[in-house]
Amino acid sequence: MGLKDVLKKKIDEQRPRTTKLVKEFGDVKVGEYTIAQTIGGGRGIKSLVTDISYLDPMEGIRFRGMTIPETFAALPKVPGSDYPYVEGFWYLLLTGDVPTVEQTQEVVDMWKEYAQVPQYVIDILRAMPRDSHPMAMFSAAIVAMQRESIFAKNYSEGKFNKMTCWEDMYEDCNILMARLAPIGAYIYRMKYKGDTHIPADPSLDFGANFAHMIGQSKEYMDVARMYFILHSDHESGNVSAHTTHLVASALSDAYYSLSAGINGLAGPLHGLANEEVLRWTQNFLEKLGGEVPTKEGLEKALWDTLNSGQVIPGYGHAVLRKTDPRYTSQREFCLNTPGLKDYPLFKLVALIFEVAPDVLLKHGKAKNPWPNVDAQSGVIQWYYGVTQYEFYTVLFGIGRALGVLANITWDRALGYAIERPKSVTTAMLEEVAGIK
Ligand code: FAM
Repeated sequence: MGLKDVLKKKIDEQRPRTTKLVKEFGDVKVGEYTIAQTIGGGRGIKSLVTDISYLDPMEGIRFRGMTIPETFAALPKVPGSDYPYVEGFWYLLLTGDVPTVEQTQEVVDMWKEYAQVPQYVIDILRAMPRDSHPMAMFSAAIVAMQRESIFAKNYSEGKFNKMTCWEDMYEDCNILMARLAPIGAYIYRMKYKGDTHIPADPSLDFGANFAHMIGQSKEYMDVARMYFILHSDHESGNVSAHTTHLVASALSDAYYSLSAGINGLAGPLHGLANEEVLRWTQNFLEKLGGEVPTKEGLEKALWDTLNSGQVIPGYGHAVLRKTDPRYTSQREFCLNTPGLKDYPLFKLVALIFEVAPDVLLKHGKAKNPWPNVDAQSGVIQWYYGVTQYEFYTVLFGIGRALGVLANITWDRALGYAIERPKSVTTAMLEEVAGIK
């Protein structure tokens, strides 16, 4: 059975569960929420559903029920590599099943078939000012391809069918996914490598091909695979996932939806934090002439950052209340990679891990003093020579697309409603609070 047939079977099994919940148990309360949650960005309000990943505050992310180490262990590995195929991970996110080698190969072949970036996208990228942020370029390239949406075309021709429209979304998402790595690589080479480009190598998988197209070493191929998988999904409430879902809920197609999600990812409190982390860390190292500081020196620098009203980038999280396992996974990669283990920048990042949580605890504001994914990712990129901070969020975006596109395929399959939470006025909240 091919991926689409497996997915169809899963969807047919899942639909009655959702229908039953809404029809028979629609009045059952899920929870209550407070004024602080209403004003405070909806923290903790359970108003989204996804089966693709779940974020436990203490344990971190599980993809389809599996922790990060379990996911890496279970998926078919690329021959000669310790890391799995990104394509197999896509299969897992969509279906909940660990694919066989053959099932993984089906996605590898499908994405290869779809991977050609249209010339008009290249033209648009080239027409943008060369100093445009790579995230703006990435988002523009994605939305430019909207004209190719099969979903939008069929909808406009009156062929919308609630039961089968997920199939068009599925096709759009596969085409889009296949092109994201070549688009990212094109932006990278155009902006930072003298506008010289490296064609895709048809013998390589998605992650390896990205490494190849940006001109990286063989070792970096595993970095790309790891990076895309780790950044893929973090349940539905984070800005990029939620935005993609929200826009898709208006029956906007995958191109409009992903482009919107990417714009959200570009914010410094979200995906751009990895850029901020590295800038902050590098500046610090530069000030000290490349020497890793003492614990005391570092503690002072952290306080200086906090006292000047800035956040410590890479620390804290809206949901997590412990060290992010995505951080741990990348830290282990560093510890297991000779060269990286003793790399001064990694040593500094490791020292920040020792010092920052206590400082943040003493500071007393952040609910989570532990590092998130972004505190580690930049150092690995820098070590391999991807030193253009502003590009890091594009890497995040390629990974994040896996999660959000799998989610919007399921959104269509389960017919999730257009999003429309209710707003209230400040006076209404004052009345609820009994102060008016
Ligand atoms: N340094 C200093 N202060 C922090 C902090 C940090 N790392 N994290 C949170 N706080 C402050 C926060 O600014 C807020 O202060 P005010 O009450 O003055 O507004 C207070 O602590 C309570 O915030 P919270 O409830 O603990 O966090 P939020 O849920 O509001 O925000 C983050 C979550 C991630 C936006 C926040 O922790 C932060 O700004 N961290 C630094 C930026 C960062 O690393 N972002 C990446 C997040 C990552 F997971 C991702 O999306 N890629």
